[in-house]
Amino acid sequence: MAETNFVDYVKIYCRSGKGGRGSAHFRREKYVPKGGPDGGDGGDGGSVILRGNRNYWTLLHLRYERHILAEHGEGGMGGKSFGKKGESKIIEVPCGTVVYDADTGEYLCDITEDGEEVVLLKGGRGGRGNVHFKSSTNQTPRYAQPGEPFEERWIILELKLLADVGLVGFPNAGKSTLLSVVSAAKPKIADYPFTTLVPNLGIVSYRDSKSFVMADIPGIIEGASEGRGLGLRFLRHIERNSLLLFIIPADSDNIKKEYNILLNELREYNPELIDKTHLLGISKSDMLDDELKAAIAKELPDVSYVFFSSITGEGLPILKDMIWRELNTEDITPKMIAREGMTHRNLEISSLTFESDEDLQSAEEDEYDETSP
Ligand SMILES: Nc1nc2c(ncn2[C@@H]2O[C@H](COP(=O)(O)OP(=O)(O)OP(=O)(O)O)[C@@H](O)[C@H]2O)c(=O)[nH]1
Ligand SMILES: [Mg+2]
Repeated sequence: MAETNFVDYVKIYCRSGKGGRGSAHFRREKYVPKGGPDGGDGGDGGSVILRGNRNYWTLLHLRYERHILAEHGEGGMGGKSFGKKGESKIIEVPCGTVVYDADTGEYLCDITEDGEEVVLLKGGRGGRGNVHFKSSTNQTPRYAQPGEPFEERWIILELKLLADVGLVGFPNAGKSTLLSVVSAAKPKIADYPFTTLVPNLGIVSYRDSKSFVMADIPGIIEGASEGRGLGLRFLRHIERNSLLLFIIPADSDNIKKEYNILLNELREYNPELIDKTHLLGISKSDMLDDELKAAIAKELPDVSYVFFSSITGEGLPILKDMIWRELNTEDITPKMIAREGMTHRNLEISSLTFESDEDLQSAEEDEYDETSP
């Protein structure tokens, strides 16, 4: 996946279709005097529906499709002819998409499963034709119902990757290298900080054709919560992971301190991240001998840890075992976390100041002005 193609945030305008009006027609035919009312119903307007699709990994396909309009229902006609229904619009989104109201930031819904559908805006019902209003006291109803109006809304779609394990660490810690050796993912790796600019996902195969999904996100530095480095913008991609794997390199001056800095930054972003299960992987352990390992082990924070090296492969089977065991303990299963274990906060609209989004936003508003009546 090219880096610029990773789109995890879009704002779009949606509108359902209004219902067609019912007809107030009367039957007029030779030799049939006073044919009576025969106006048919208007068709229902189309709805706007969100559908989870596991073939999508990002929101890229929606980036330039900023207006999603379902069709209006057509009006009813004489001869009890019913109006055609307006076609619904289905917005395909990757699993893990969260939907907010763009004006208020209010959380609306989330889509986590392939094929899952949520009706975002319901189409207006078609009005009933006068054929329905004939009664013993009124043989010639000259009215019919109008169709129901459409609904409209600006929404924000935000992707939160659905991975089982999230990698957390400073830049250059060896996160991407780990993902590249345990999965088929080919993230960019280099010996400078912030090599990874967007999240990468990889499927890690485990024994007996079992597997789990690992997410490598850009490195975090002290002060990220105040916007340093790439900030915390990508942390939302580990909000859903049931398990966080902290990666701290063996040559770190103080592993415990580094772990605490990372914890602090996570806490600033969302205190719930602290309650997740944490594991510690000490990367680049090929640089250590047993004596050094023993010395380091005495100074570690109070979490399960493993020394590993992506270069020699040392510790990787143990690391996978640890992850698998944690993922399969009674109280956390990935599904549960994705669905029930996650509380969605509303978005703070005023704090959304992503550069590219602002550009897009103004572009999209211009565009909208032209098309709006
Ligand atoms: N000796 C040794 N070097 C490693 C190991 N794993 C990664 N490295 C090196 O560490 C450097 C950083 O690796 P990356 O995987 O890009 O680090 P990262 O954590 O993804 O960094 P960012 O994307 O910048 O956050 C590279 O030069 C790797 O070759 C390891 O197990 N042993
Ligand atoms: Mg990286």
